[in-house]
Formats: sequence, C-alpha cells, structure tokens
Amino acid sequence: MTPDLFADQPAIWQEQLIPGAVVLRSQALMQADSLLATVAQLLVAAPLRHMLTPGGQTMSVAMSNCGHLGWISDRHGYRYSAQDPTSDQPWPAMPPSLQQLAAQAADLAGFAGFEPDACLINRYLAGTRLSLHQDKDERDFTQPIVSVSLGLPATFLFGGARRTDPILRIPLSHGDIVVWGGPARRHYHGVAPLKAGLHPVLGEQRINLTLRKAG
Ligand code: MD3
Ligand code: FE
Repeated sequence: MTPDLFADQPAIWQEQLIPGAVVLRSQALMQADSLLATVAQLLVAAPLRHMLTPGGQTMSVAMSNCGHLGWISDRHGYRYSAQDPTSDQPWPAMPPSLQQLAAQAADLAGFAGFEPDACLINRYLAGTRLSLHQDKDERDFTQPIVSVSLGLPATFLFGGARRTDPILRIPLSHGDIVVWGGPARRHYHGVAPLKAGLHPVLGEQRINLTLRKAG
C-alpha cells in the first residue's frame, strides 16, 4: 500500500486574515496557463491602458476589463461602465472559466452563489503601485470580491476600516486567490511598488484579476 503523506493535511491551504478575508494559496495554479491565454485574448479586444484619476494623474497600473461592467476612471470620477471608453464597444464577455473559478473560490471562503459581472484586469510592471483606497463603486457590499494574482510576486497592503489603521503586508504570488468579504470588504488596501524580477511564465509583469458583482 502507498502511504498517503498528506493524509492529515487539509485539501486546501487557506488562511483567514480577518473574518471574511481568506487567502487561498495556489488555488489558481493548475489553471494559470490557460487563464493567461484567455487574458491575452481579452486584451486584444480591449487593450490595457493607463486611466486618469479624477485629479488628472495617470495611474501607474495599466487596466482593462471583461464582463458586463468594467471599472473606469477619468476626469469625471470612478465608476462602472458597460462600454469601453477607448472603443465605445461593450467590454469582452466574461469567460465562463473565470466566472467559475471566482465562484468556486468565493464558495470555499463561505460566500455561496457569487455571480461576478465585472472583472478588472490590472497589469503591474517594476515600480507600479496602487495607493491605499477602499472599493466603494459597487452596489452591494454584501457581495465579496475575488482577486487572482498571476506573475511576479507583490506585497499586498491590507489596512483597516479607517485610513489610519495599521497595515498588514501580505505576500501574494502566482496562482494565489484572495476572497474579500464580510467586514474585510470595506477595508483600506493597496499594493506596494512592484519589485523588478523575471517570472518564468509572465516575464517582468504581475497581472491581477479582480472579480466583482458591481451592478
Ligand atoms: C481588500 N487591486 O483593483 S486585488 C483594485 O492587486 C485593487 O490589483 C489590487 O485593489 C491588485 O481595486 C488588489 C485585492 C483586493 C481587491 C478588493 C478589495 C483586496 C481588497 C476590497 C476590500 C478589501
Ligand atoms: Fe481595490
């Protein structure tokens, strides 16, 4: 008989940071290559672009979207739009594989029936950062947010309900999925400047997929 070395291990390695915030290490690893092929296709239809903040600054993260709604920023503010402002066309449809991955992750974290209608694609290069903010452009805050990290590792900054609360630094690598629901949904968060590196699959980049129910 073959002894099962992992018999006492849980099938899924999950860490709860605070209630509702669950890190699922390597949960997307097996699908990472096909996920990236899918993302490459999406970016042909809706290329990455650097959006303007309402204050007129160019964001260092390059972004695109898929799904019924896409997150956009310009001089008029932050909001969701059914059209890509670059092409005035609808965003590419959300691939079922992506929707299923997000729903499964949300389910593992205790949020059954998650049906994302928006997927923000964030691309980081060396030095790219995302300053501390709250996600509050969505309608229903009882719905979690699922994020999938691909490529170079990043340090995720996880704060509290107030901007001045202490900040936890969480390393996120290729294939990690995080579910942000419950009280964590309203917490301040950001990403520290990306360190230069060479990822075997994605090269000099990090790609983060953020799936939400926005509408
Ligand atoms: C914690 N993106 O697009 S995803 C964003 O890595 C964003 O690109 C980051 O924050 C990135 O808005 C982080 C993880 C994430 C997303 C939403 C959250 C963490 C969150 C909402 C509440 C608390
Ligand atoms: Fe955010």
